[in-house]
Formats: sequence, structure tokens, C-alpha cells
Amino acid sequence: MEKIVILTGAGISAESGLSTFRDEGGLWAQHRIEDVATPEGFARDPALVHGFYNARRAHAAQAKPNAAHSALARLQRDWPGDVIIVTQNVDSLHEAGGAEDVIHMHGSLAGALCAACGHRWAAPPEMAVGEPCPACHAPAARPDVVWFGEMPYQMDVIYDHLANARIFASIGTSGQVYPAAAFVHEAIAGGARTVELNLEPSAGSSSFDETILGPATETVPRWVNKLLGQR
Ligand code: BJW
Repeated sequence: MEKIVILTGAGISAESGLSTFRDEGGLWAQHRIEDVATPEGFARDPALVHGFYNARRAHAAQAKPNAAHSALARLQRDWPGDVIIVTQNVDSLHEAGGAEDVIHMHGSLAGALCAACGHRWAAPPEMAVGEPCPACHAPAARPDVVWFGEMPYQMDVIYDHLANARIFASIGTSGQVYPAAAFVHEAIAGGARTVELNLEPSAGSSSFDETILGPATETVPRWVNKLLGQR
């Protein structure tokens, strides 16, 4: 059956009240990437990094899924083939909206990771500097998120899905961060039709067969209705 692979970014959660990174006033306008989103930044000032992620974890816990998250969950339920959701987001709004088996390629605010042994466990609401790993007891707990220079999660699984996709959709991402920004090319190589849904054309917009511009809460439910109506 026809497989749909969907890549989502911060734009899909914007209307749930969560900040994007690169829009005006976004997270990278308020924080230096080198300080809060690199392993070197964490080594230099773990308290600053924990503070950044503790605040985002608390904020994300208050957020509710929006019509775009719900529409993708409906597509997963009603489409006769597989619908694979790969998100760059560290919030859990796809799951809260009813989606299943979401691939969090950049990790999750809900997770903790041991910087010493790689053990992963559920994060407490607030993480503190030097918290011990429950497996190896090293005082090296960090947020289980993927920073610049680190390998995103489940890349083999994702590339396999992209090679077999009939439709590839990219939703709410600026297309400035790799390897996610190159997924469209993997999908094209596998023969997929490609569509971008974003507020404005992304960095890789010209690579897509179709671009649908507008807020995700409007464009995504309309796109899902169209897909489900045409089968
Ligand atoms: C709406 C909307 C609404 C708003 N409706 N739309 C030179 C060339 C190529 C690559 C590199 C290079 N130098 C270094 C690299 C690699 C580097 C990279 O890409 N750097 C670039 C800056 C150039 N990448 C890495 O290091 C990655 N690892 C890696 O490459 O490993 C090696 C490897 C090799 C081969 C294969 C595989 C791997 C790791 C990247 C980790 C990124 N981490 C972050 C932080 C995660 C934790 C956290 O959340 O804090 O991930 S950075 C940040 O950016 C976060 C996001 O997931 C990611 C993408 O951002 P996103 O989602 O696109 O958000 P925005 O804000 O950029 O865009 C939002 C969009 O929504 C906008 O377009 C708006 O218009 C739109 N929007 N409201 C619809 N209502």
C-alpha cells in the first residue's frame, strides 16, 4: 500500500504556543546556539543548558496539540497504507494529538540521557547539574536531545522509509538543518511526490513538486482532507 512519510518541524507546534527557532523572536534570537545546543556548550555551562531545557519542558507540558497535529493522526488512522511521522520537534504534541510510533529524530524533552554511558530514561520535570545516571551512576545526566554535531536518532529507519515513500510531506520546517533538510532529495530518489506545507517558502522550497503556504492549522487539515477524499 502507498506509504506517506511526513517530516515536521517547529512550525507545526507554533500555533500551540511553542516558539520556533529561526522566526523573528524565536529561540535562536534569545539564546546562542553554541551555548545551549552543542555538547561543547553543555560541557562549558551545564546549568545554563539545563535551565534552557527545564523552561522549555515546563512550557511544552502546558501546550495542547492543534488542528494540524490532530489531522496527521487522523491521516495515520484512515489512510490505507503506512503514514510515518518523523519529527524534529522535542515536544510530544503529535502523540498528544493521537499519532502513533512517531520518530523523534532530534530526541525528546521527556527523555534524559547519560553523557557517559548513553543510557536513556524518563526525564524528571526539572533536571539539575550532576544528577547521577541510574545505570552507571556517573553524574552526567543531560537532556535526551540531539545537538549540533551529534547524530540524529533512527537515521537508518528513516532513510528506509524515505526510499519507499509514495508521498513525502515537509511541514513547518525552515529546511536549514541537516540531515532533515536533505530528506526531500532522498524521497525524490525513491520516486515520491513531494509537498511542502509552511508559512513561507523554506530554504529548499524549489525541490518540492508542490508548495502550500499558510498556517499549519489551516493547510494541514485541508491537505489531509484532500488526500483522504481522493482515494
Ligand atoms: C510555520 C508556522 C505555522 C512558523 N504554520 N509553518 C554545513 C552544511 C551541511 C550541514 C552542516 C554544515 N555544517 C554543519 C552541518 C550539520 C548540522 C547542520 O545542519 N548545520 C546547519 C546549521 C548548516 N547538523 C547537525 O549537526 C546534525 N547532525 C549531523 O549532521 O550529524 C551528522 C550526520 C551525517 C550524515 C547523516 C546524518 C547525520 C544535528 C542537528 C541537530 C539540530 N538540533 C536542534 C536542537 C534540538 C533540541 C532542541 O529542540 O533544542 O534541532 S537545532 C533546531 O533546529 C532543532 C530543530 O529540530 C531544528 C530545525 O528547526 P525547524 O524545526 O526547521 O525550526 P525553524 O525555526 O528553523 O523553522 C520553523 C519554520 O516553521 C519556518 O520556516 C516558519 O516559516 C514555519 N512556521 N509558524 C506553518 N503556524
